[in-house]
Parts: sequence; C-alpha cells; structure tokens
Amino acid sequence: MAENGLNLARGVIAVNSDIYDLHLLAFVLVSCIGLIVFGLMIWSIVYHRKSRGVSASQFHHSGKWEAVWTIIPIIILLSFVAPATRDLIVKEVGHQEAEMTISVTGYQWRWHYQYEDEGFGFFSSLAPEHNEARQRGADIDVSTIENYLLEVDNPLVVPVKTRIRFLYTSNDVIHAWWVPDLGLKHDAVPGFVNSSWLELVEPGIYRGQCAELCGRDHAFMPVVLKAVSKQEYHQWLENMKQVKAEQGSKPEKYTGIESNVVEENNHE
Ligand SMILES: [Cu+2]
Repeated sequence: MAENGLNLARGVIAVNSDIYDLHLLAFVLVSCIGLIVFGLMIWSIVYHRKSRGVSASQFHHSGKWEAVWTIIPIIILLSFVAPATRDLIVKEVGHQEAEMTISVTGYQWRWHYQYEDEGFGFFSSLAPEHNEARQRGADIDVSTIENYLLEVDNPLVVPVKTRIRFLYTSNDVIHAWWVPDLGLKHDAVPGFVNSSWLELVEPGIYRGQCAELCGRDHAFMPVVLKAVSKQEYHQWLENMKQVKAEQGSKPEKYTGIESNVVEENNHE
C-alpha cells in the first residue's frame, strides 16, 4: 500500500510490474513531449516578441512539416500499443485457465465473497474496532490503530499457486474492488459481471479499498485478501463449511457498519 507515495504500487505479480513499467514509460515520454513543446513555446515567445522588433513571417502550408508532425506522434502512439495490448490480453484471457471462482459483490457498504465451487459465501465488513474508532472521531488517536480503516472482520482467503477467477458485480450502486499490490481494480456494476484473475506465489496479506464513490460510507468498505498455502486454505475451507452448516439456512449474520452513531452526532 502506498504511504504518501506518488507513484503506482509495483505490486507482487508479473502483470502488475508490467503495468508499472508501462506507466513509467508513458510518464517519461509525455514529460519529454511537454518539455519540448513548452520549451519551444516559451523560447519563441521571449525571442520573437514584438518589442525586440521581430515581425511575423508570412509562410503557410508545408507538406513536408505536416508529414513530420503527423508521423512522429503516430510512431510515439504505436510504441505504446505493443506493451499495452500485451498487458490487456494477459489481463483479459488469463481467467480462462482458472481453477476456482470467487464472486465479489458490492453492497453499501461492505463486500460479499461467494466461493462458487464450494457453494458458500460471507460478508466482509470494516472491522468493528475500526468502525467504532472512526465514529468516535476526534475522541481517539487513530494512529495507534494498526492498518486503520484497512481491516475487515472476515478477510477473503485464497490459496497460493492457484489461478483464481474473480467475478465482480453489485447489489446496489457501482463499487470498485481495488487491491493496488495485486494490480486489481475492477468496477462492480449492478446487473453486469466483470471478470479478472489472480495467481499468487507467496502467502501474504494484501489490502485495498472501494475505488468508486458509492455513497456515504464509501471510505469504510476495505478489502483484505489473505493468501495462504493450499493446505491452510483447505483447513480454512473445512472450518468455514462447518460454520456454515451450523448456521443452516439462517440469514447470514452481518457484523458490519451500522453508522447511525455518526448521524446522531451530526444532528446537534
Ligand atoms: Cu463502494
């Protein structure tokens, strides 16, 4: 997660690193173009100003120069096309080889994860301690809370060395599921399904947030993805299935945000 950083996250997967490099390439090229164009403009404004006695030349139309300033931008644009297309293809077709599927559904203001192959799912909401802290506002020093507003009650658990297909949709308004270190940022749109994929090598915890302004508590629906070994994943799965079986057909307990306290505080 970037901490006051200005650049993109390089991330932990190959395609994310490629996106980072592409972004830098574009940034450097665009900066050079900006410097050249504004440099020429400023130079021309200063050295060809009227007070120096310079008079405007009267030429018009130059087939040669028009060809030059059309062909050079085309070459510059084409130099982006190859790497950008390569990354897009990798992002778009990779999910076809997926070994498992997880549906991510946006809710105001929490995420629901459905393990499609296992037939169970759960809500993932802002961790209660963080929810309480943010509602108390200035009463509490939030810098003492680790990963403030980036912690959930039930993280999304996935196995490493497994290709996972993610399907994104929404139950109400448009949300976006964003985990910078994984290069994943996909809109969750009601009535529409987007897809992407992920395959991690190393276990780890990755954090993100909703990246689409989705209403009052937009800032309070973080994403926590926990990648564990296959063995640990299967243990977790057994555990979850047992919990689900005990719950039976009861509606899922939702431990997330009920932010009435904030509203009450505001009604003074
Ligand atoms: Cu949202």
